Amino acid sequence: MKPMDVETFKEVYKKRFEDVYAIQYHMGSTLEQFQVLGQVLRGYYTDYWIENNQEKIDNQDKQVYYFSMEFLPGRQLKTYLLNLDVYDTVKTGLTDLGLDFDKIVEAEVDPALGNGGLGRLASCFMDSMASTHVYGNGCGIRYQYGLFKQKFIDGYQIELPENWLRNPNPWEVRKESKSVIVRFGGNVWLEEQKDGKLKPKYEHTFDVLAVPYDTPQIGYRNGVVNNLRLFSAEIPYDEESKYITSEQRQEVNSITEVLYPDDSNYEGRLLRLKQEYFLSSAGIQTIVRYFKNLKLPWTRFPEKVAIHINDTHPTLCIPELMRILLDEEDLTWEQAWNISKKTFSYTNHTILQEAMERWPVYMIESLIPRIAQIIYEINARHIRNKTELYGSELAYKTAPIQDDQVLMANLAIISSHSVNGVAKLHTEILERYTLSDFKTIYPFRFNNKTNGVTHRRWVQLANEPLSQLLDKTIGEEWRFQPKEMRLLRSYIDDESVLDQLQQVKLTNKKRFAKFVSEQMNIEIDPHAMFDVQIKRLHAYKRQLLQVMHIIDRYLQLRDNPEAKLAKRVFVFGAKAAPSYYYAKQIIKLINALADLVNNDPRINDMIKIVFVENYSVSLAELIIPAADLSEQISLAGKEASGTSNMKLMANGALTIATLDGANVEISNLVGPDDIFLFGMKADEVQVLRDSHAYNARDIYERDPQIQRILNSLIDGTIPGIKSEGIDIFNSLVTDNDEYFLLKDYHSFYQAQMKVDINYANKKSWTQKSLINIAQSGKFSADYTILRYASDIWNVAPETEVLQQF
Ligand code: RUG
Repeated sequence: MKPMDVETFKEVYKKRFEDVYAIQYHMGSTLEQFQVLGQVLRGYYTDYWIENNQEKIDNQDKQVYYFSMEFLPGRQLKTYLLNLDVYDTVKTGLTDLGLDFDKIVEAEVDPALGNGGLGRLASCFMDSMASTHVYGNGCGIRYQYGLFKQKFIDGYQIELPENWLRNPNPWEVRKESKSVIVRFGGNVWLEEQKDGKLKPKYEHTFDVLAVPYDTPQIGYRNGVVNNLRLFSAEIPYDEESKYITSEQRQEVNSITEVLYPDDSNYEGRLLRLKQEYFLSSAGIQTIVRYFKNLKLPWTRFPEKVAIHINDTHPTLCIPELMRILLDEEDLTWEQAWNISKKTFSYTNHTILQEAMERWPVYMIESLIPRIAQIIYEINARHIRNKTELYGSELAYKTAPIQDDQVLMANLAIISSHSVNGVAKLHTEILERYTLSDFKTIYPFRFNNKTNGVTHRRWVQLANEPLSQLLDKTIGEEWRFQPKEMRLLRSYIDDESVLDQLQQVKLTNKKRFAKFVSEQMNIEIDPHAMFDVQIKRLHAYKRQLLQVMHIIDRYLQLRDNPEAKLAKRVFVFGAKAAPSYYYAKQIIKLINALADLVNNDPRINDMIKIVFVENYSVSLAELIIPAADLSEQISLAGKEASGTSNMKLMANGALTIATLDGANVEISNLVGPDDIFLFGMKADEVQVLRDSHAYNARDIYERDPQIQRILNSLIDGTIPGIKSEGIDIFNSLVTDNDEYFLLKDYHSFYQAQMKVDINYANKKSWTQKSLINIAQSGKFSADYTILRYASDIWNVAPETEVLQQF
């Protein structure tokens, strides 16, 4: 890439500022300073972007299209600077100009176009595809409002709209000329053509324009620029007159207005289905247009295109491609099906039944009638073929249509050439239980791809002090090859490195403590253990188990302020889905407990609870480097993988965990002494559940420690909670504790006591932390992507690139 020197940067920046705002740069607001920096950078990278796009067409390289309803990119500025290798130049230049680099970075909006792990994984993958020379294109929705902004009012979660586009977004490029029409509703029937072929005819359809907005995805110091394409729904220009009523206009706009429409009512669910088809159709049409430009026969489509479905949400891509191949390109069913199957691959991210998407047939029929016909045909053919081979029971059990519903996972599995889980245990559970019938029919279709995270964002940028220490200690190769972090292991007895590692952690903890003091008015001691649980709020993730543990400690300290317990700051970050009432009750409980504990002089500041509002990628970047302990305490068998576990590990936090998701692999990598394991294993959970022998009330009645904790929910110990305490108590005792918190509690408590003892020995704690950092490189998303590339997409980069990894 062409070099950029500080002086030239300063000149270009000043000139651009004056051109845009007609004032001198130092008179501008931080937002203006950020906007101009965005424009300057854009001027710097667009050449590469254009070049890359041209090269892809000229070389006809195979393209990967990663469809996801969510992307959670976080702020982009620092990633661009790092990957373009101009981070220091720009930082120095701006500082020379008397501007505040950190403030400028913070002026960028953090787009919350995702909910949690799934969307963040998609964004890590975009970064890794570009960085490993995989030609990947993200396809998603440009929601006008991202995930709600969370506010706590009187401890309750309140959801406010998140208008992330309130300021111009310097990175995106509107590509109006590449828009396509997506057709909804109306009537469709098949009409015989002169040549005897049947072609669908449509009437009274509702047409929506899908306008792409492209954002560059820049590889790490390698000149690669990929594309993230987000579609926005607009009224077709030439159809303007058709949309006369404001209701119709609103109907179009609503399609890409919000991420996660309220699914507690029919309208909301219908809107979500519309979004899924909108993305699928717009994306597939774009891909088909690209392929047609290559002027190759259709049989070569899978050689040039791989389409990946991130969870079932974009599964309608499959019937949409079939529709185009059959109706517009005149292929036979067999030809279209063959092409389609070789092209699609699907990742499953959950085994929770309630998260497995099902759409009533009548909804699909009325919203996208032609797609419904194609799904019927896929269903009928599946049943016919598989009945012949495996008998009718298996054929019907794996069919995409059951009980008048379309089971999206079934549709995705039978129509793809690859199905993967996201951690070893998760894939095993899919194969052995959840999707075992499919495994019988398609024994070679399943594979595992354990998730990964990008160390560029989560270590290099989020944790500069650690990065510098790594450079100094083991050299800079880890920045390209995160596996090389393993070299740190040989410093396990190096007092100086251990001291410096402690200093790094302290610096990060002070930074977070300052934020907490300024933003939340809570004083926390950076020398206390920072115990962190950051993830969506869900019963299976068991934030409540940690709450029980905090109550337990609090009660012990109140009885005996001298109790031998470590001083801890419990950090939570979590949003609850707006209609998930129970999760919102837990939020209220945590906030009420925080009010009690943080203000009780009797416990001498031995416990502080910090529940950060509106948890986001940017907050994660602040919290993770400051964490001492990472809470990964879901009920075994429920968390598909987890990725905060990997980020926290990479930043030197020790993990307390059940053997769930990727925790199993973390545990294997670090060994039993450097992780705190507890609780039932997945198969034990299964046995207990199947036996129907679990009796939570019995545990409550016989176990004084648990009884005392649970009673505090209902006896007024925690002021401020009303019905929440009773409902949560009942969920555990009366409703038999679905996620086995009471069963796992003692084992959890003992593991927590072991944590306390270990934390008291600073040297050995830091040694464990060092091991965790050293082993974390294996969880780089770069390696995960290379595995997708070679095993699933068949696009492994050239050997010389591969050798770098
Ligand atoms: O809950 C899973 C996490 O375990 C996983 O790490 C992440 C990425 O694979 O995906 C999460 N997930 C699953 N988010 N949404 C779903 C269901 O749609």
